[in-house]
Amino acid sequence: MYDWLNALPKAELHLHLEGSLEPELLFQLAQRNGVALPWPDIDALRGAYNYGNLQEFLDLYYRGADVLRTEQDFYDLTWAYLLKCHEQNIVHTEPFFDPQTHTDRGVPFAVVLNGISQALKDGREKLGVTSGLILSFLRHLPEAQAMRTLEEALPFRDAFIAVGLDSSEKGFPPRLFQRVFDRARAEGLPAVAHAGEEGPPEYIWEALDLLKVLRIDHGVRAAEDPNLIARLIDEQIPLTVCPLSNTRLRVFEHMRDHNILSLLDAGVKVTVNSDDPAYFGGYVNENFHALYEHLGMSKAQAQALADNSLNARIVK
Ligand code: ES4
Ligand code: ZN
Repeated sequence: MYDWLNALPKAELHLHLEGSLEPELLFQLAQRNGVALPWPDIDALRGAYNYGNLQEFLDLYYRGADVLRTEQDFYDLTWAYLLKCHEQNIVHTEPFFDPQTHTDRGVPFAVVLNGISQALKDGREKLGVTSGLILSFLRHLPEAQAMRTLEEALPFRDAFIAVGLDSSEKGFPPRLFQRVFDRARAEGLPAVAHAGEEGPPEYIWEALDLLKVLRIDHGVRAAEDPNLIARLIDEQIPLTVCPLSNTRLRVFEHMRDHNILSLLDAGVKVTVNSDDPAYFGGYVNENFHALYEHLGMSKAQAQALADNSLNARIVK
C-alpha cells in the first residue's frame, strides 16, 4: 500500500514555501547570512516543533523565515521543495509565499520573487514538475498593507496564478479583505483563502461570497454547517485539506478523529496537502500514509483524493 500511495501521481495545492524550510537548511542559511538563532542546534529547534494551536506554530514559522535574505536563499528553499515533489510523484504544485513576511524585514519584493520564480522554472525544465505561484496576504495585518503588497506585485503580474489569505484566522474574517480581493479580481487574478481551519463556518461563507474564492484552504470546520456542506457539494468547491497540520495544531486531537474521508464520501472535493511540511512532520506522501494508518483509507479513496487534486488545479 505504501509503495502504491507513493507512486500515485498527485498535485499539491496547499503548501507554504516558508513552511518547507527544513531545520538543516535553516541552520545553513543562518550561518551563510550571519543570522543569530535562539536555538543552540538543530535538535533544539526540532524540540520546539510542538504547538498547542495555530498561533504558537506561526510564531516559530515567522522566526524561522528570518534566515531567508537573498535571492539564492529563496531559490534554495524552493528547489529543495521541488526535489521533494519529484521524489513523491507530485507532478504539479501551486505553492503560496507570504511577501509581507519578507518585505517587512527589508528584503525587497523582487529578491523574494526572483529566487522563487527561477527555481519554479528550473523545476519545470529539469524535473518536469509543473507549478503556479500564489501570492498570499497576511490576515493579521491591516488590509491597507495587503493592498500595498498587491500594488508592489502587479508589475510582476504574470509571475502569479492567484492570490491567497493566510496567517492567524480567529478574529481576522475574510470580509476585512474584500477590497484587496476585488482589486486582484479586476486584474484577472483568481483567489483562494484559508478558512475554517480554526475559524467558524461563517468565515468559509464569507470567503465564497465576498472574496469569490475558487477553493477553500483547510475548510474542515464546514462539517459543522450542513447548508454549507450542501453548497460545497453542489458547486464542487475544492477543499485543500492538510491532515498532519490539523493534528499538529490540534484542530483534531488525533488522526482517527479527522473528517477528510467522511467529507470525501459525502461528495466534497477534498484534496490532501502538506501545508508546512518541515514543521508538521511530513510531505504529501506522509499525509496519505497517515490516512491509511489511522483512518483505514482504501485505494479507491486514495485514488479519488489524488484525482481531486489534479482536477482542482488552477493551472490546467
Ligand atoms: C499556515 Cl497552517 C497555516 N494556517 C494559516 N496560515 C499559515 N501560514 C503558514 N501556515
Ligand atoms: Zn496553510
